[in-house]
Amino acid sequence: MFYPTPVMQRPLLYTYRRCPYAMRARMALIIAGIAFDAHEVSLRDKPPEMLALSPKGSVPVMLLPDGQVLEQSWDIMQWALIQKDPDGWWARAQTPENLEWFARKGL
Ligand SMILES: N[C@@H](CCC(=O)N[C@@H](CS)C(=O)NCC(=O)O)C(=O)O
Repeated sequence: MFYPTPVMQRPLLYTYRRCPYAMRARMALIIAGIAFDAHEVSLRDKPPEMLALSPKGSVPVMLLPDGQVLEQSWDIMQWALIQKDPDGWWARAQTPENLEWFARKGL
């Protein structure tokens, strides 16, 4: 008998509703109109599958359908908003001052 492995269609976001970093990741995904599955975690009892993807153990973490793992809210926001930025959040943040600050911080 052949059981096909389920193919992941949508990004999976490990999140925690009260975490501001997870909130900004969720906001960017929603603003960009990207459908995603959310797994609400308890920070006191993190799921082993999330820790396997990201041993640092903080949220948000996002698993993309191609297997890539984004472990920082900044990276999730960037990934979402460079695809679609209807309100110009990302575009408006690319000021010379911000870009210089990001470069200084190594972002
Ligand atoms: N630099 C990270 C910070 C994420 C972060 O610190 N998340 C907190 C919750 S707000 C966390 O998961 N902490 C781990 C813990 O409490 O065990 C990002 O921007 O995604």
